[in-house]
Amino acid sequence: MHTALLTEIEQYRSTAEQFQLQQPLQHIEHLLQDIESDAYTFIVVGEFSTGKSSFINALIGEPLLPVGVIPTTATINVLQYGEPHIDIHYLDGTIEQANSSAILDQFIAKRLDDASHINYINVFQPLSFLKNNVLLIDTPGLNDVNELRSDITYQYIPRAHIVFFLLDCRTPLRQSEFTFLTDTLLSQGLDRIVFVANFADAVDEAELPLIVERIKRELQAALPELTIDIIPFSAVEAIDAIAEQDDELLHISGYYDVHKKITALCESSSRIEETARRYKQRAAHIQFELADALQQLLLLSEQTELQLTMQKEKVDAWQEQQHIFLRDLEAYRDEQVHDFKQMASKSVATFFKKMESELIERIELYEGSQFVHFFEKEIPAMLRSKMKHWMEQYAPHLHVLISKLEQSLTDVLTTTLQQRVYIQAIPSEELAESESVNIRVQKTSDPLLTSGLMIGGASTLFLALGGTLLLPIMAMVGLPYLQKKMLQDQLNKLRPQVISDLQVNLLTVQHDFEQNVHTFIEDNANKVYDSALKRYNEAINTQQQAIYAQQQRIACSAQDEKEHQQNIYTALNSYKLLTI
Ligand SMILES: Nc1nc2c(ncn2[C@@H]2O[C@H](COP(=O)(O)OP(=O)(O)OP(=O)(O)O)[C@@H](O)[C@H]2O)c(=O)[nH]1
Ligand SMILES: [Mg+2]
Repeated sequence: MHTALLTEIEQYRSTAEQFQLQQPLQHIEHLLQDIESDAYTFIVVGEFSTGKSSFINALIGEPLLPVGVIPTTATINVLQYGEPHIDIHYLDGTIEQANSSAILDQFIAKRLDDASHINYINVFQPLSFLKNNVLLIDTPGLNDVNELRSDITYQYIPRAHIVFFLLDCRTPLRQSEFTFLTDTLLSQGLDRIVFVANFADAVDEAELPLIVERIKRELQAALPELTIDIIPFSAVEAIDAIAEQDDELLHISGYYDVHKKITALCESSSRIEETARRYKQRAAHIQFELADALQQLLLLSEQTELQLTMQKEKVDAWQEQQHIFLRDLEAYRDEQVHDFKQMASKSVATFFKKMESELIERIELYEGSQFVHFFEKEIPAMLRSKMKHWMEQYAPHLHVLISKLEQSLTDVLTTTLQQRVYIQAIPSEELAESESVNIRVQKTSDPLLTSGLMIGGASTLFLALGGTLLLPIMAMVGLPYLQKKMLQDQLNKLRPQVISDLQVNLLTVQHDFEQNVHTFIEDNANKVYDSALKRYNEAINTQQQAIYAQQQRIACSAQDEKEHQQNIYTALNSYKLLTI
């Protein structure tokens, strides 16, 4: 099977090896591995907290994969047929085996350090639909996918045959979701997409059909070439129904619809057709990629020694002077951080105002005889839970802001670098545009990193709740006028005093809370700044090396150089790549 295709791919491999083209080479290796293993791969994607892991848990029938309201999944989790156990595949090639799913909690987003060493995690379960080499892949949340990507997720997406796209039916479709659909899935030929409108339990039952219809219409309008296949679903209901053996609820949850869809997809004729089509598409993509890489090499090989030297000098000079520009960039980051802090402070202030009036109301209405107990136990518990709620609501929002900051930093770096080097590199009017320095900082970042940063940060915020934050309030219990047993009219007299002391102390709590939020914003902004700079410097280095390699070739001998150029032409011609 696939003999002709395999021969073609082998040819690509030898070209990629000859010119040391790492990216195509990796894609070729993956394609060969996939043809060899003949797996049928379903990948579950979607923005964070849309219920991807819960969806898979529902299919497993138990809460095996970690889930959470804040970004959780930080690894690729490959569900595969087999006796229950887990294999952790590390990047260094080692494999660790575990028998308990508890180990998965070690690799969630808030423990980024652990997760970052992992290539993928293989979760084995004896589920009937996984028989015959079907894989079901859970992925980290794609937050703002247009701009943010996880290297690992993006490596896996092209390898999939079918995509389950999880949507939160409570919220309108986001631009980033559309962009992901067009730029990442459809552009790679991945058009077998099943949309799952999750959180069906969280909307009004009567409205659900209308909501699903609206989502369908929006998707259809934006993607007219796609047949929109959408299933309303509630992962939480499905999991509950299975635990309680409630078949009616299981029906309502949409579980059977999903199951039917998966079974139909696995049915052999559709599978054979689909895999063959995907392999051909991927081979075509590799051919395109090779052509692109070879054209770039050709471009470089056609430059004169003088042009190369000039470019190199300009890039070097730019690198030396970048501190001047970086001062502006730092100022930009600080400005953004300042704005974020102001926004957060406003939200904190409104939140505390509301909390204060609720507290006062509760104190005013209190009529029991255990006032001190009420003050010692109930009030801090209420404050803690409200603050926790605020953090849960606000952390994802901050997450998006910080991610956007990272993207704009990368954009500024790329544009400025290209413009400045380009302008400096033009010795005369004649120098064509193609000969300008072309350095692109990949418009990617790592949701693993960003979600990990944010969650690491968010957990420090949560820690503050357990720490000293509420001390000023709790200390009020020790005030001399508050006694263990207080009669009602004693209490009535004291109330104004208690309320005014509470207001003062609440201000201190608000101030500390705000400080924690500010530190959190600053830390994360600094981290994304560092990461953007790092990637930018890597891009410059790559370009410097490419120029250097080309200079070496020229320096060695003109004969070598001619031969190199001839080889590129031959390669391009032999695969008819020039016509692409
Ligand atoms: N009410 C309701 N809650 C759900 C449903 N599906 C998931 N949740 C909850 O939503 C939160 C996010 O679910 P996850 O399964 O972790 O979402 P995810 O897409 O895997 O998130 P990341 O891994 O962070 O990208 C969890 O608290 C789930 O319990 C659903 O259908 N209904
Ligand atoms: Mg998840």
